[in-house]
Amino acid sequence: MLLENKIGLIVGVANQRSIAWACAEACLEHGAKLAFTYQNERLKEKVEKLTANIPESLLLPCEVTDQSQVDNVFAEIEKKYGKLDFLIHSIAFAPREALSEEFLQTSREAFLTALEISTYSLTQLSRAAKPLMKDGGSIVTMTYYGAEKVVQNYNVMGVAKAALEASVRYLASDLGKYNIRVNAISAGPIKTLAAMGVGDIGKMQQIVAERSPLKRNVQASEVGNTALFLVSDLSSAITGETIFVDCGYNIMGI
Ligand code: 1JT
Repeated sequence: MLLENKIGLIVGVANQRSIAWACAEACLEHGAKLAFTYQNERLKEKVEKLTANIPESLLLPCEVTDQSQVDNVFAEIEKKYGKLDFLIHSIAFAPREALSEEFLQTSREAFLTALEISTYSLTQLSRAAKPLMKDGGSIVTMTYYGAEKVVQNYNVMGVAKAALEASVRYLASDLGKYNIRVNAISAGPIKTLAAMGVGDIGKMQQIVAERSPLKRNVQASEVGNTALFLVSDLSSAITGETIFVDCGYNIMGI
């Protein structure tokens, strides 16, 4: 029971295939109490059904472009639990056309949207979480290899994830004195709702299965288990890091 008496907030569940859901399952198995958010009314029902039978859970709307919704999430967590021990941030967005054209063609609007939703939201949520992380805390976000190296079509998301990984370091530096740790997981390609909407995720998985040291793809549950480690006290001296959970794909040259 790695998370006994710990309260967590999971942001980014859209459905059962979401990486955020795999993280939630791993945390629940280790005794955490969890609050969940949904982005909007369209996604509410799915998340409601998934979380309905979780004892002492909380479900709240959270569209990160609306600060009042973010403030409400933390006010409700304070009211119900009185504290927060960890936050798992698993949201990203970029307009579809920005992930199919050349990066060169990225519009100002697409750029700003991608960075607002995918990058700034981590800082926004971390700042709101800080007063509730009274006994210290752990914040985990999701990134991808396209932040470090060019991955065709990942485009503005690669730029957003590079800024996210840098944000993790700056947040870790600011929040370390409060014993709040901040880390990122760089996951291999997983067939989630977001990933299915763009590019050829099947082809990417085929490449990982052929070239990665482990000769297979990553399962969402393996990302969930790493998130569990990072929000637990087992990782008490790890902060500001990006940990690859990618079957070793990133270490390979030619
Ligand atoms: C977003 C999407 C963020 C897909 C994402 C993502 N992070 C990883 N993926 C999967 C992926 C997608 C593409 C890709 C490589 C990985 C879609 C919605 C916006 C946020 O390109 C080769 C396109």
